Amino acid sequence: MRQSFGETRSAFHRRHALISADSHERVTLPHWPDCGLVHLITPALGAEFTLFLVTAETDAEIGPQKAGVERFVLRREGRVSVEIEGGEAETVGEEGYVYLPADCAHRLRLDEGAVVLVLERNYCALADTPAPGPTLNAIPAHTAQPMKGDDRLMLQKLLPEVAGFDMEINVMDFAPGASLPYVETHFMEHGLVLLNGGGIYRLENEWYPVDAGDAIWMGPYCPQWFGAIGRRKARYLIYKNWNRDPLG
Ligand code: UGY
Ligand code: MN
Repeated sequence: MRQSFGETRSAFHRRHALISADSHERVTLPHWPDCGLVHLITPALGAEFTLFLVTAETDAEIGPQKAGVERFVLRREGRVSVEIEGGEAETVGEEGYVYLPADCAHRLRLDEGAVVLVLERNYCALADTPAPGPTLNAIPAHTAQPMKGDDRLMLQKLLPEVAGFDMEINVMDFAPGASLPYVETHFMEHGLVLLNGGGIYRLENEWYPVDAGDAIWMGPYCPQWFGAIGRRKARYLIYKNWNRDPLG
């Protein structure tokens, strides 16, 4: 990657952060053996979740997350499979993902060179409501719906819309020139990864040109707006804490 000395597009503010690939720092962790990890978003920023990229340096086998934590894994490259609760190994295919609820026994297998994006957070249970089960699926399995009536801004919800889920993970597709209809402000936070294309993201009072591979943290009440400025389409994956009262 071409980079000027001492320059990065990454930026960190009280209620938001932009993390661009030019500043990625790779680490290793004991519970992710044979993998390199880039932590895009963590509680150290103020977020209540982690979002990280994992690259298998050789064939890698990963055990479950910490107790009480839910895990979402999106395949980005290479061969990825998962064994859930002692079942057969199942392939996480093209644009595939797996949701693993808190305390769900599983093994994740990444062939050398495979890349996944992982989101983890402490699961927030709801009284008298069953916790969700595991889900293995793929983005194209979901019919895209216009967002707020705009058919140039399409939305796919990757997780079932039931009370047991305490979060949403969605894919949003913007036609060239399409934008969010207004500057949103809400108590929920976001973790976002731009999958394709680009545009301009407004975060608080900053305006950022963004491109595929960029990650964004939007904290509670971060004013936010996006426009797929220019001739390119844009697509992003976006996480939101959801379905739970702000008082907890
Ligand atoms: O679901 C959302 O809050 C979403 N529309 N926010 C965003 O795209 N920044
Ligand atoms: Mn939002």
